[in-house]
Amino acid sequence: MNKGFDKATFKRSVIDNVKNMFRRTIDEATPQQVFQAVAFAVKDVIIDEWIASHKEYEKKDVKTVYYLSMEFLMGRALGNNIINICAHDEIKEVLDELGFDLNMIEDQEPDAALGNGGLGRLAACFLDSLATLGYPAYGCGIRYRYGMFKQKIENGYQIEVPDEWLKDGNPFEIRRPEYAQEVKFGGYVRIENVGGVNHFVQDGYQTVRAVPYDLPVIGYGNNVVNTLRIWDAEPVNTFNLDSFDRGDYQKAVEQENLAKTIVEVLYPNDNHYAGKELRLKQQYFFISASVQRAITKYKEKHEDIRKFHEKVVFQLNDTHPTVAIPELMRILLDEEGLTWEEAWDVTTRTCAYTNHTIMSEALEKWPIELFSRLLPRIYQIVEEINRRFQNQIQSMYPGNQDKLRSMSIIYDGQVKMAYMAIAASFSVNGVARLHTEILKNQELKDFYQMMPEKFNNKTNGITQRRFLLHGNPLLADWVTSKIGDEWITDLPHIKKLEIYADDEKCQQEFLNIKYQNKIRLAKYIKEHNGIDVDPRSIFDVQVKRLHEYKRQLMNILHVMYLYNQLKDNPEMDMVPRTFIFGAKAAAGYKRAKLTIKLINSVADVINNDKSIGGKIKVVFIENYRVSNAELIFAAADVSEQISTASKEASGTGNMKFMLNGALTLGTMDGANVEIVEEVGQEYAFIFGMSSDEVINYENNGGYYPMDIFNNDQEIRRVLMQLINGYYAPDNPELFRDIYNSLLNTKSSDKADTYFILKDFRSYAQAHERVDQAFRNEKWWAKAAILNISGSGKFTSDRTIEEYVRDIWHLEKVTVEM
Ligand code: GL9
Ligand code: PLP
Repeated sequence: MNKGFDKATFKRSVIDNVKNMFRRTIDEATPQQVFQAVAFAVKDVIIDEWIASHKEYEKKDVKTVYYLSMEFLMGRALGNNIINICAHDEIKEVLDELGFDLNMIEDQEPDAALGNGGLGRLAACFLDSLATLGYPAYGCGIRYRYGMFKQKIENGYQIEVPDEWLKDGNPFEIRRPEYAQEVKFGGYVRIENVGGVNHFVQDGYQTVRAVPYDLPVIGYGNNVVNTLRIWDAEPVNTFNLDSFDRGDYQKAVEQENLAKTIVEVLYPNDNHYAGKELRLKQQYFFISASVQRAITKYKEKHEDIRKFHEKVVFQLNDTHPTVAIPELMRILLDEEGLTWEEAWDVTTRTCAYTNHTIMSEALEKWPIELFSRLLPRIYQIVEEINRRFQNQIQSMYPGNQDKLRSMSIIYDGQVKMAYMAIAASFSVNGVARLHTEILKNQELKDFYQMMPEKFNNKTNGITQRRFLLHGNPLLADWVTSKIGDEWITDLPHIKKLEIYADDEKCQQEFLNIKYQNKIRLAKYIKEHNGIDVDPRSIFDVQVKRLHEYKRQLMNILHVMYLYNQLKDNPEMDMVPRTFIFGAKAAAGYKRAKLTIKLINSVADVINNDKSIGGKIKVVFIENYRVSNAELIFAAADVSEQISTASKEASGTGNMKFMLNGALTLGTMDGANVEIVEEVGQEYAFIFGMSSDEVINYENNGGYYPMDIFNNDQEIRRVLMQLINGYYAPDNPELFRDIYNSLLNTKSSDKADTYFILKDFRSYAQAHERVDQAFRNEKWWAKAAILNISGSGKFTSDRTIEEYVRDIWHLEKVTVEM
């Protein structure tokens, strides 16, 4: 409850907003208009706290973290903001009195989908935790006009539709033209000698004006409001005849077009680098603007730029913002007049880098030609960083040409962003223990050996405020009724639930809540897919981006296998199972898109087969995103986390399922390892090869999936169904590519690089254990409660405290109102 919240004032504010904004009375307003009016009313409530928070930061002259990220997958703001100002019940009542249902009003808001998946959602959870813990922080990113595309499924295929999230305006954002920055692209660098000193001057460039929009990030019940600052691009001068007259016609048009295209759209690639010029422009655009602004702000209060790092830390969310390093160097050298050594000292004490993947196709390597053409002065600085880094390697490993080559920031015509990030950061971290160990011992071994002190682990986390308190109100209330509400800001308190795990009454209460949540999801599925699913069946869920390493294919192949068994023996004793999928595929990722088609084709056949008595249903949830994720986690019984061991750096969906009382069916990969450690092996269904085994096979040329094909009839039958038209009668060749990807058809081709067939039997056995376990209701409820009570470690509050303690060294601020 929020003591200062005045219901009458809020109600007045909603009614007035509808009038002023739409010239309507509240009873004439559309749900979208009511949403806008409520959102503005909430903004009214927090605006003084927002101002006060920043005043307090100024007054205390606090150190601030700038979380630099190409992605912030925020989802909807209204419901979360209402939760965090602790006025949910009051606002619900106000809306009831006005004749509107709060849930329905929340559903009017489009997701802010300025991110692809885990990496972007992690950034959003971090902002929530930073504000809740009272740490001064800015999120810095891009205000993409179109976020992550909307996924439509037509005839089983994914269709990408533009995400017009700003169509009705964004009630929470505030444009801040007073902080606009100019960002320069292209041209050439000229040396100007002034009084014997060389100055580097960029000439003949194009300019874009970066204009920030601020979004409030509200701490839970603590009056702290931080800022997510996303930059929009505008032409410096709109097209004008002046420049036409001066013969700059072409340049004027180009500048205008550059501004229009630069923030147009989020690249929809997950764990994959596409190497597009526009992407590098986006990176430099928001980084240059953010770094310039951070320096200006610092200089407003401080004389000595050599102490910049005492007040500012830049956390690089993956390599995407790595140009922050040479950009900071540029400003310190060219504009602030520091020496190289001074500038390097400041830069290397300011920047810290998080690695989020070992997938080699995700590594950013920019061709020199492109990089130096777009960022000529930045490229000069990168060359000098590399030259000095090479000297450092040489002095540590005299004569070691291998190291010089393999660790070079510039090599083979490319700029390697990860290596620059490591060389210039004071901290390099992975996102789960196993991932960090793989970085140290495999992927980044040379760097770890050279500078072990930089490397550290920060296991990811999630915010329980959005993913339990907001997403699963029934369970949240139940938890609070048992152990009080401290878990909301101190998740390890949830351990206290453990004593209820064996209590039969509590087990029944838990199962009943899960059942209610399954009914809620079943309704959603009925509405969106037209499929009836039985809420008493096991809800077995895999929702995440579609990627070969995540092995949705193994999941659907197992469904095909199970269906074959049922066809052979319709009386087969099995607990009815609803297999639920949700996944977007990158627009250009053909095999991933074909996998979606396969899932939908299998669903069509199975869901319409009366002979199996509804024992299996397959559902593909269209347009998986943060808002429907909240419903899905709450309703899941089984959480599929089945990546090839070593490939999933951490995963965060796995933690959200756990918090909502789903049991993990997974490999020993990423944070699954730590989840199992917390809850105990016996309360999860673990299968498959270990990461060591996988890496061993990889280092020794893979394995022969044909052996499995030849020796295992049931697997062979499933694979043959990919190419005999069983699921595609009109086009039996449709799934040929998937079949080929699994089997060594030509001995020169790599096959089954994600070890699907290798792990298949072990996976199928784990599914059998699930089936058996679910029959024992009491055991299942106990295991689910133990998953919830064991989830304390996985709050992003813990993750943020570790970043603060080991990397950022921030001070907590309290804001009195
Ligand atoms: C990812 C990893 O693949 C995930 O395992 C991890 O949980 C998140 C957050 O650390 O980071 N790395 C990565 O590139 N993506 C991840 O989800 N993909 C994107 O979202 C772009
Ligand atoms: N996409 C959305 C909408 C999510 O909520 C999450 C959850 O963390 C993810 C992607 C990442 O899922 P995973 O960690 O399973 O890859």
